[in-house]
Amino acid sequence: MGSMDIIEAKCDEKNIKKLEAINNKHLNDFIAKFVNLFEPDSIFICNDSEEDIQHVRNKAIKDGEETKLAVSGHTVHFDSIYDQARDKARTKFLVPKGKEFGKGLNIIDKEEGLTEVNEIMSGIMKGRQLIVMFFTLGPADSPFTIPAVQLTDSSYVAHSETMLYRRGYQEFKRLGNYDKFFRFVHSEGELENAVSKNIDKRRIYIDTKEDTVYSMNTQYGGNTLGLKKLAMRLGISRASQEDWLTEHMFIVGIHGPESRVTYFAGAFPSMCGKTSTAMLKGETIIGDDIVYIRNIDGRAKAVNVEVGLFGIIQDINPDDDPMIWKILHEGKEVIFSNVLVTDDGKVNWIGKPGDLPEKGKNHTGQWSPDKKDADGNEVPPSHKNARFTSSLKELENLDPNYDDPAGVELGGVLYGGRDSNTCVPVLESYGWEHGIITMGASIESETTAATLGKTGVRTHNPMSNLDFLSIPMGTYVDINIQFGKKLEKAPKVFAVNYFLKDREGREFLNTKLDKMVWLKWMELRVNGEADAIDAVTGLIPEYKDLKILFKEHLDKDYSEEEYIQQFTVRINENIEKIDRIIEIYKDKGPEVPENLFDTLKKQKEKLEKMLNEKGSYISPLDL
Ligand code: SPV
Ligand code: MN
Repeated sequence: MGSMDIIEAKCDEKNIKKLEAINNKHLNDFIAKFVNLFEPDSIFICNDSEEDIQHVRNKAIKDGEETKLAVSGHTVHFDSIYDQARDKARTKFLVPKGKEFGKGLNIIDKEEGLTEVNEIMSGIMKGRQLIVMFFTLGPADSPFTIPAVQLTDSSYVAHSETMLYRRGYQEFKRLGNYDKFFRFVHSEGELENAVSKNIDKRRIYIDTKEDTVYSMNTQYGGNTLGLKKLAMRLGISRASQEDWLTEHMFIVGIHGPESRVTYFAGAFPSMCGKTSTAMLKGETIIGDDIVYIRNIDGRAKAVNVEVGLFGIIQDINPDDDPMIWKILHEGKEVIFSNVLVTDDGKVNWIGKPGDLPEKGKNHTGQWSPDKKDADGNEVPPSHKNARFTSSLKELENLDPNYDDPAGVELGGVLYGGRDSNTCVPVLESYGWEHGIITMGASIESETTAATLGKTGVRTHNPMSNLDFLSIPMGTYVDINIQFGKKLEKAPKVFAVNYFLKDREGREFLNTKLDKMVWLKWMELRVNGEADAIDAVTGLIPEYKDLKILFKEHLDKDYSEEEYIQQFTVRINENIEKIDRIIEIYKDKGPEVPENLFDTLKKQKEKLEKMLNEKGSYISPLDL
């Protein structure tokens, strides 16, 4: 049987017509292959019309994957209690025998992996409808565009993606018989109480060679939304062959003097202030999670791959997150996941101001404040990874250029981590390569009470992209270095540290609001309007500039004592960090560029020289 015959056997006239209008043999072959395997009862082809999107929304309610809440357009979805986050252990790359894939990546022999996942996929959609959706990663019809197809039997996954990604049916029609689209194949598997049941058969297998990801027996967005973290692995692999970058970054427009806007992209490990930086009051956001960056006419141009938010809801409150708060209460369309819902359809989460309700329902079932788990521990009202899904278009602070097919020019990139004792609050690198090596490739973050295990343990997370690397770490760092070298005008590179404590490790030296000043200073630096002081590991602000910025933006009298405390260079801590990073990269294989070691060693020598000359703590006034 030909591909269209296989599809037609399960697909009514109306839906077949939508596929015929695209007229792409590669697409039809791809769909037919999985129709054969999945054996769905029917197929729905989404052509992005309002009617088709509404079909997906309605189906999510009908299937029980989402439940309506009190606010019209708001729904709640629950994932299995065992399916609340990305499954790193069972996310693997399919690699043919004998092929090198880079140290430290989680791989499985391709043949073995495919046999395993084929068995899982066999007949998995019996009695169900296969949904076929089209999207583009990045704006359509642009140098950035990657078209993508999602196959899924989850109306929750399909519905989420209608909010998070740009609709792509028209782009597929325009492209015709095109082959280089990304392919995402998902089934939530058998359900029990509307959540995936066979968690032991959860698999996320990635074939970078075929641009295909298989995701089975899971519903949690990070495992299932093909265009999010699954596409990110495919994107890193493709970008590495084509000299551009796929990064785990936000983009924010910082508004400088005389209505000038300078764009910054930033990478932070989770719980380090990524979203709050992207959402800074008075500034405009382009994206909060994933970017593509290309060299266009010698400039670093960036787009948000997505058009929505899949954000952590814990601790969202009206003072710190006024824009998100507004969406969560008045947004036209929001999916809440793994929160607490009361009988009257209202939503609660850990850290929401106000009293907790007496009872409600969450991912663990019926809940009350005295609920304990099997180990006798209190069950919080919501999961700490509970999330909300919404479109960016609902945000009042959305940047007008968020959908520009030419991208926005990056004036700077910044890297941050949770660091109690080493890096000053803001530091500019000596140049692109120095920044990539000593800042991006050297990001460390300390564990918090929110994660299991010991707190305060530093974990290395290069460019905050560790979980998504699909190429050797050394290659990835080198590609970042080479990218900037080929630009006529590379963005400035900065490190920020919102978590610096006093030397005794007792008190944070900055408030949550201070990041505004660091960003405003960077904006001036990018535009050549502020001087800087050489602080051994990079450049720091002058007191006089910060004093003005603190007054102007936070109405605060910033004292010289505060400046000295915050910007004192901690020599030994910096030397120790370099030693840790060198140790890590020594173990990462031959792909690590030699210049990474050279640059770090030179920085260490410079620090040692300063130690001899000026001691272990150097005030910025003595530099
Ligand atoms: C992250 O963990 O970095 C996220 C959420 O953005 S997830 O979709 O799970 O990756
Ligand atoms: Mn992320």
